[in-house]
Amino acid sequence: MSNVVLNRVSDALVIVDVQNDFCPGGTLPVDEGEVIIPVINDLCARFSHILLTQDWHPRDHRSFASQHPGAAPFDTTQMPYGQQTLWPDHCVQGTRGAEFHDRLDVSRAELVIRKGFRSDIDSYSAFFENDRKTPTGLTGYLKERGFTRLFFTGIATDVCVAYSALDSQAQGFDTVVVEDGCAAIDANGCLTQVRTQMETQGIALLPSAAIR
Ligand code: VGL
Ligand code: ZN
Repeated sequence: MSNVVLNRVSDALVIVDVQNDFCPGGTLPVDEGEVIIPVINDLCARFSHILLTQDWHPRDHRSFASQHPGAAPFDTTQMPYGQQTLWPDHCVQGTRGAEFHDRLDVSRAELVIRKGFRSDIDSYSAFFENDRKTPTGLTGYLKERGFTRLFFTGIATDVCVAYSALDSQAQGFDTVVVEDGCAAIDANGCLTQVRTQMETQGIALLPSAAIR
């Protein structure tokens, strides 16, 4: 596998949702949540520009199973914008679970983009909410700053990382997913499907060791 040489001006690292609730001990944990943190910190040292996303829900968010009487986490429901998976309560604004993991080195992050803050609509992607129409403003920010290539890490590979990477590529950014810097929920074995979908769209899936 050939190495990718980083450009100090036009490349940025995007760290998706490395928050306590998605890590072991949280309310919606992924198995490898903590394993990826040293990989991401290592990667940070190689990048000149780092951005973070933060899942940031009001307490009564409609993606929470607790808001739907009779529903259980991981059920699906119909929202005005389409099908929506129901989740355990997670990343509630201002709670410890919504904070970035203590061992994630956030000191050099230049932007934190929060998403999922409207109670009636979820947002997996860092670019567009789940109605696939409402923009977060990230495209404008990135274009104005002159970034042309984005490297994605974080949680969950098959949810917020994948949605963000697919939108990134569709918005015209060269998009790379750093696989050992990502951890998956893989609820219904959907990780394989999502990896294929990303590759079909021209997204590169690379190990962190290939990035110099
Ligand atoms: C996420 C489910 C619900 C994620 C966020 O960050 O992948 N997954 N909210
Ligand atoms: Zn969420």
